[in-house]
Amino acid sequence: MKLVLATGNKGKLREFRQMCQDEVVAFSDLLGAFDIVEDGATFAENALIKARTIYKKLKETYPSGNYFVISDDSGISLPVLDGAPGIYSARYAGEGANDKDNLYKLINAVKAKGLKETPAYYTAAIAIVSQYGEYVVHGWMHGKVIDKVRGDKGFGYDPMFIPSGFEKTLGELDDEVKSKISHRGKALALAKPIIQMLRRK
Ligand code: ITT
Repeated sequence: MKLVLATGNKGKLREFRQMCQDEVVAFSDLLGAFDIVEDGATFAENALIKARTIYKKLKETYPSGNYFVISDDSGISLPVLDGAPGIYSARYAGEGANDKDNLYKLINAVKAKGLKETPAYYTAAIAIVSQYGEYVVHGWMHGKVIDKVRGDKGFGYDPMFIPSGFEKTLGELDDEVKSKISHRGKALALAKPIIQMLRRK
């Protein structure tokens, strides 16, 4: 079966491409084409909402197609902010906010607490929807955020996030380094046996 990756986020798409050269055979920015309401209470619920919606649309359009759909719902959480922005990471600065708006809103929230740095972690839930069932796996990356932007690599909150064991932000580290330690990379490692099993169907 063919794997369709459903995301409208270019940063995620780049990382998935780099991490699954062999497994992913179809990339899609279908999510951008639909007004999907991500109203789940968890990363897992939102990942399932996205993958189910695209799977259903594909089935309606190509009923005899042989494919399954994978999606990613992710975000950053700060204990000092009671877990915010969490599942609201993509719209922390409001509906329609871009990555930069969200990044500076979080920097200002850290500064408002009188902090120069504070612990933080990323979560990724990867959902797989197929005719053989639904699966969800998670991955986490722990570290800290600082009160400024350093580097222009990665996406989203990466320029303010320093992973545990590193001194550089993800804005200063290459994608290859990030993928080995990231929430998305860890979730994908758990998803790979499922992906490979479905690819053989
Ligand atoms: P989809 O089309 O895949 O839904 P999205 O950007 O709307 O894309 P989410 O709802 O999962 O996706 O929101 C994820 C947000 O969390 C993303 O916009 C970033 O702000 C942040 N984020 C997630 N993973 C990240 C990473 O690896 N590096 C930096 N920021 C990340």
